[in-house]
Amino acid sequence: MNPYRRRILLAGLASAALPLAVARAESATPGVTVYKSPTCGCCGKWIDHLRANGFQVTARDVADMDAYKQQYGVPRHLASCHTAVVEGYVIEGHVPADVVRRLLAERPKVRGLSVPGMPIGSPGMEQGARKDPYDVVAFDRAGRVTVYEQR
Ligand SMILES: [Cu+2]
Repeated sequence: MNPYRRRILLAGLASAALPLAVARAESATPGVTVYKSPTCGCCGKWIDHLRANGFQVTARDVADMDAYKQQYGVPRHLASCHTAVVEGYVIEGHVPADVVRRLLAERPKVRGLSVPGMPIGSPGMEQGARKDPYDVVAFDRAGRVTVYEQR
């Protein structure tokens, strides 16, 4: 290849790389680690929901979920099936992806969010058209629980 042609090619590559880098920064995908029991079907569906909404999910099958809930400070009365960790926050149960995004954007001083139990109609808990109303609650290290969002 003659030197002139090579220079044009390199210039083309450089200008093509720039918008690519910008796009990557804008679509930054939060990394989530999900702890779940190997037999939990609705946990897998919640993971699908997160992935479909741009999260990068690492799923870990564990034998003793209680130990993880304890380790991450999930109050007993707020427990659900899976326990997840994203950017320092704990996510318990079927919290919708857009509420996790809101958490990461607002960064309140809480330990995490929970959808206690497993309400029908929450992401991963679909049963036809049925949607039971539920609260997404925030909990902090002092045991305070507040409603973060209602669905
Ligand atoms: Cu579940």
